[in-house]
Amino acid sequence: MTTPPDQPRHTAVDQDPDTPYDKNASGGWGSLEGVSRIFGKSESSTRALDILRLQNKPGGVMCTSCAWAKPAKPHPFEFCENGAKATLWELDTRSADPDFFAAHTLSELRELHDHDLEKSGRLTHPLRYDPASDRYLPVSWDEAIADIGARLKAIDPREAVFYSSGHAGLEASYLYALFARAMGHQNLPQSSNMCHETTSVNLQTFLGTPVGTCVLEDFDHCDAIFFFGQNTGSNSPRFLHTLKDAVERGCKIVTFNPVRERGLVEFVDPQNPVQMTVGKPTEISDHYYQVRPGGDVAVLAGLMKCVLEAEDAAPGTVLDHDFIAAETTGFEETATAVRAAGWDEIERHSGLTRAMIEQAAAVYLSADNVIGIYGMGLTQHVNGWLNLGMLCNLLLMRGNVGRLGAGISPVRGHSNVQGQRTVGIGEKSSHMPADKLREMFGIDPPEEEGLNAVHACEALLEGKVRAMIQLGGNLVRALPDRERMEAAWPDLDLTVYIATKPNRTHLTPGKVAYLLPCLGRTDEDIQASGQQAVSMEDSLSHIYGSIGRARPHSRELKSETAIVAAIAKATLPPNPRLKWDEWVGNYDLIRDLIAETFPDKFADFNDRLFEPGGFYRGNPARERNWQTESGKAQFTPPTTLSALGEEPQGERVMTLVTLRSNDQFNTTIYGFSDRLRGLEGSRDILLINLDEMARLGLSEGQKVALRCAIDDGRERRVEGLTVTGYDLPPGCVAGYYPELNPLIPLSYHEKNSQTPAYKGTPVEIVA
Ligand SMILES: Nc1nc2c(c(=O)[nH]1)N[C@H]1C(S)=C(S)[C@@H](COP(=O)(O)OP(=O)(O)OC[C@H]3O[C@@H](n4cnc5c(=O)[nH]c(N)nc54)[C@H](O)[C@@H]3O)O[C@H]1N2
Ligand SMILES: Nc1nc2c(c(=O)[nH]1)N[C@H]1C(S)=C(S)[C@@H](COP(=O)(O)OP(=O)(O)OC[C@H]3O[C@@H](n4cnc5c(=O)[nH]c(N)nc54)[C@H](O)[C@@H]3O)O[C@H]1N2
Ligand SMILES: [Mo]
Repeated sequence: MTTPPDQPRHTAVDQDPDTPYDKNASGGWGSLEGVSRIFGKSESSTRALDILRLQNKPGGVMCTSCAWAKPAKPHPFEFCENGAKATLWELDTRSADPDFFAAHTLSELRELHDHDLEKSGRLTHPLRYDPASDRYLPVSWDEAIADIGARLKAIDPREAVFYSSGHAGLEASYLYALFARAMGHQNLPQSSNMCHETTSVNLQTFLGTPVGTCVLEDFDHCDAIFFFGQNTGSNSPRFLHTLKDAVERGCKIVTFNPVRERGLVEFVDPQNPVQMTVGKPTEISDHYYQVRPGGDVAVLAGLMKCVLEAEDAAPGTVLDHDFIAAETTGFEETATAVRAAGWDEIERHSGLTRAMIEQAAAVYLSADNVIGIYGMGLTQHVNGWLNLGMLCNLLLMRGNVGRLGAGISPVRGHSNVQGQRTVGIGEKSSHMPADKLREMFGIDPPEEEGLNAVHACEALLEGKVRAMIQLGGNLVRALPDRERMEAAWPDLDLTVYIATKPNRTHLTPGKVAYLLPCLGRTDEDIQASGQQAVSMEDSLSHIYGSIGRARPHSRELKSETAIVAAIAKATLPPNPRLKWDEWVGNYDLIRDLIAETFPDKFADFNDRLFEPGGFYRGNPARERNWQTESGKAQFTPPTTLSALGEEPQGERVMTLVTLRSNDQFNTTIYGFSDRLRGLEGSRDILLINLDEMARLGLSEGQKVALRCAIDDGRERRVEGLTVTGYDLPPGCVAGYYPELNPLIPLSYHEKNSQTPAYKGTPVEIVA
């Protein structure tokens, strides 16, 4: 491994991220204040600052928050408000130690708000659930690992599920994926099953790649960016710098989102002294359209109609005919379907006027190079596949894929969610080549496809899952249909939760249950060969080494790599080629295995680990090498104009959108301030526009319940929501994830990938 420059070692710092913020612009004083308030209360703020100063730079720690790129020439501070919150949340000095668990039964802990539960601090000791006292009690690592191994050995491998949240580094993830297959299953659900699985499955069909085609350099050369359903200001704030630079170069940004998200409206660069003093924000979006949830298919159909009309008016000058002929399939059929779509229907589904869509189309047509960006607003819908198909269509019409300054760019979630898939986490044999595993380790990997998240839940409800390991995450809280899931979890014979901090999932133990504390990414990881680095892949397919330098919170903490390897060793029959102990002693050896298993992506992995800006693992679609069934990029004819499922009808049926606030990382709730949306103090709110409020006879501040309007014989309800007037399109309501997850049926998901329809569930308001 190329050694990064020597950097200081740090101790943990005090922090308290539940801070109210008041400034409105994305970035700027509001975000600096957010960070400085965290420091403000901290005695050890200089040490925290040391860690943050190196964040996302070679030799430092790669942010544990989002998956945005880390530029080769970093800013003085290459972290954002929310990245700092994530780091400081991990560097917590409070302890959820054996005394804490001795003082509280799990029934008592269930009374705590998620925020308070996680705020109890870092886990410090391995714990085993004691049903008699309803408490987690300390257990030795040796005893825990031996018992877990014995229990996994005793079951049919197909009854085990190994979940991972997209957090753990490539090293632990590779070993986990190998362990599952050596054991005899591919039940490897991941957080992306609730997130960008729509992307992984459908972009593969359309473009022959499971990931986006853009790299950072494309943002220096694009003329327009079409932005769908991604909340940059909260969820990938460092990306705002890239957008600001593009805008200042003259690039046009056109945004479609039901919510006017602050960061996409304007941005003050907290690292620009002039802008900070003068306080004049950069306007990010040239046009911002508040599309109805699920209305993007219609928007894209409208945009495509405009492109076709422009071509009709000036034949041979608008479409990229050579590209379409040589590189794609399905154009004629798609064009026919789009021409047949009526403007009335387009306006009805999108909630936008024809004039607005024509205005947006004019930007598309005047741009030589266009990038399409998207997030959960496109993926978490029943017809998410068509959202992506239509966005690909729009780009392909003018050859906007596979050339500099153009392409499709899904913004991924967890910091290593994309990388975990690249090194084999996934339910299909295509995720980890079986012949390689046979050759390298003499194991016989299963051919049978494993379970993704929704399928694992269905199997669990049918009594077909007996053991569940969770490498990070908070699955019970993140899944749809929470009440059914929470009721089903205790039927498991074995649950093993590997985590940094306690969360609600840990309060649903199986019959035998372990809670194992691990090092976080900011923590120093020392093994037999010395200090270790781990690695991760960003949204733009670049891979970085990361070195934790904080003193671990407890001597009992083990790395995720070490925990996975220890369980594997205790479970599997002896095999001299599975050198778990040696691998844990030196992660370079694991990276060599990754390079051997996936040579096209990871050649010379160790040598490239600390390349500034990360190293690119390549993407054939970027080179117009389409690894699809037809060998070409595929146009997708629209079969409907909405991304929503077959909606139940009714005057009172509304589309529910579940949102993240600026003060949470998924199920981790840092506090109760959604600063960028001007919402403060409570998360139990129901956002609705004022006309709809009047139409439904509701009033501001009224308490209501929401019930799911899908009739499958089950009642799904959330009580106690405060009606709050908000600028949203008609026909929809919004509220926070994860509080509203009991409303979403497990069966209500994207068609091809089973990604839950968290952005488009029909509900009724019960006054
Ligand atoms: N600070 C912070 N950072 C995070 C996370 C976090 O929770 N906190 N989570 C991480 C993870 S795992 C992920 S996946 C990403 C998520 O990041 P995003 O992809 O931004 O996901 P969301 O915040 O769920 O919402 C996306 C946006 O979609 C809009 N939207 C909803 N429905 C529609 C629709 O039908 N059409 C359109 N066009 N827009 C719609 C919403 O208004 C919202 O602005 O962020 C990652 N980064
Ligand atoms: N309604 C609704 N539901 C959603 C979504 C939505 O938009 N709406 N979004 C979905 C999406 S995009 C996602 S990705 C999922 C998220 O689902 P998950 O990834 O399962 O959930 P997280 O909240 O990210 O997990 C947080 C927990 O991870 C643990 N943790 C943190 N750091 C580490 C670490 O370094 N190592 C280990 N081992 N553990 C660690 C901590 O214990 C923390 O409590 O939720 C999904 N659910
Ligand atoms: Mo995600």
